[in-house]
Amino acid sequence: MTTKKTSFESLRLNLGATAMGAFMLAGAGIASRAQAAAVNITATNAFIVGQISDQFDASSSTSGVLGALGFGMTEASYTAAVSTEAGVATPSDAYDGCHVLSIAGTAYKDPDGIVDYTGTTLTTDPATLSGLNVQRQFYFHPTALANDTYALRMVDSFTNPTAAPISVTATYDCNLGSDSNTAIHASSSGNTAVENADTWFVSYQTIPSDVVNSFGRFQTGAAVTPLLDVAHTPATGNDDFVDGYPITVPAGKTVRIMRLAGFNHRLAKSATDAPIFGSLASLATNGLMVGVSLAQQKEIVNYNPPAPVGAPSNLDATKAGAETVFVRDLPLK
Ligand SMILES: [Ca+2]
Ligand SMILES: [Ca+2]
Ligand SMILES: [Ca+2]
Repeated sequence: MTTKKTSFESLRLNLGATAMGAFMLAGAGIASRAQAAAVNITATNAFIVGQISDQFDASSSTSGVLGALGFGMTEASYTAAVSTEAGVATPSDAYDGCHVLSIAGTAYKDPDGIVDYTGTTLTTDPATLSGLNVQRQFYFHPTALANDTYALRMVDSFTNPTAAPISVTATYDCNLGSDSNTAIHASSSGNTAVENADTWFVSYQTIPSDVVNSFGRFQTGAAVTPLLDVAHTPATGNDDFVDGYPITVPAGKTVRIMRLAGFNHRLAKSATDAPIFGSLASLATNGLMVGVSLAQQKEIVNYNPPAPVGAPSNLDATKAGAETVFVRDLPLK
């Protein structure tokens, strides 16, 4: 007997360039290996299909963004009719390629074009970019959030194998499917402009019915916060979304960046769920931190680390009374 995982539990998907066309995982285990330029992932409870590719090139889409071939999500669509702003329809065309990661102009690609797809989680192999070992993990949450958002959580790791710190900007590149009809429905700052301070925003296509998109960028107060590329910031008529995270990875250490993407069929519902993307605590409360260990969570630099277990709720000595309580609790020797 072998304890090797069956294809039902763990798949190795080939994202190789020798394309024979995309295939669909119409249920876990039906296909275990395939030659395909793009791989369809039946994500999120079989209600959203996402397409993953190692060959995404933003410059070939409606609006050229960075033009680097890389691993990313080319598309996401509903698989069944739902209520939309334009009546009952099957929303599609979330992206024209999205979530491509690059450093110094070189996009991340899986080194052998084969990735792990286990249950809800797709994990790539490490590749070296600017001296860092970079690895990507996409988690497709299997159930919808309270207001119907299907969520994709991406955690990218950057490990420094050298004896000196390495500072880079990790750039994320997205081309929205909404094209010249892009509009912003909501953002965390309360307006309809995507700004650096926005931890999340909701974008859509003014001519329905594309998928309503939401994105989580960071948590306010985190060690690293992203900077939008001014020319490629989603806005009315602008379907580009380029975000840069300036990170420094200490020698021998790992730093992680977490980003969220949501898919919905209604604007208001998307905006009601999107604040969940604004903090690690709310992500955890909603089941979206599953599979990320506490140690790994502490390495996520664009979200605040989880509170230590059992820590007193108030050790802020600047607050009246806090110091007194703290001192009283110290053991006396
Ligand atoms: Ca569209
Ligand atoms: Ca587009
Ligand atoms: Ca805003």
